[in-house]
Amino acid sequence: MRVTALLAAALLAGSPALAAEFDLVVAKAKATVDGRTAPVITINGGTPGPTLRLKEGEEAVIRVTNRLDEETSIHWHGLILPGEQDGTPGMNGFPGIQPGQTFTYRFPVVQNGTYWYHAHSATQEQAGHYGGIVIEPAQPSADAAKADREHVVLCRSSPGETPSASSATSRSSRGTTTTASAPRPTSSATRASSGWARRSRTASPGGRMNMDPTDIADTGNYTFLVNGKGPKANETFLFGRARR
Ligand SMILES: [Cu+2]
Repeated sequence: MRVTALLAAALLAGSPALAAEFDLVVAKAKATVDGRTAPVITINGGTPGPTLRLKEGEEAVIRVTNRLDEETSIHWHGLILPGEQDGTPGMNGFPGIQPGQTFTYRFPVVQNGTYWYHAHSATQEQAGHYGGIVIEPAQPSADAAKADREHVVLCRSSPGETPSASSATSRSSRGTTTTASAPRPTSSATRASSGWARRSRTASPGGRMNMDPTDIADTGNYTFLVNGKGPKANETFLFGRARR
């Protein structure tokens, strides 16, 4: 009786029947890539963070705890969701996640495919704060490849030192600069209420760097990473029947 009533209520509200729940903890650590140890930002102890597996039609509930000594955030790259869940501090009233705070993202999953998530605070994404998202379709298509083993491969270039140190080197190596432009909210009211001015000075790409775009080219020492491992690790994936 009671179960029936609850089910009826859920159907009336039109809310997704399933919920995928995740707890993510963002923290500082050190990681060694090809023999070089550098500070990184981890999610649940790793970089990249865990691959989040969702299903189209369910609701995602993702609790993110900030164990850094600075603001953090997660932006769900490519996902269609309500603006305030987008995860970019200073946009749509999202204030960012302060040190020690847990923020709960909650959004309906309305698409399927392979995406990724990453920090939208300072240079944390370059320091390893990112991960993959795989969303299964609500109705698997008849011709979908059958596999019992699936590889998620995240490729990226890593600065190989702290990203802020990298940009400091770039700045000091140039005599003349121009002010880099960064995207801004459209209304001054939004800017005022969101603390955008403060953020754009301190955290947005190029906000303090005053770099000519062509000077980005002098940021060297980038290492190519596959799932967080360097070229010497020779990360290998086996493909064949029942693998994709
Ligand atoms: Cu993105």
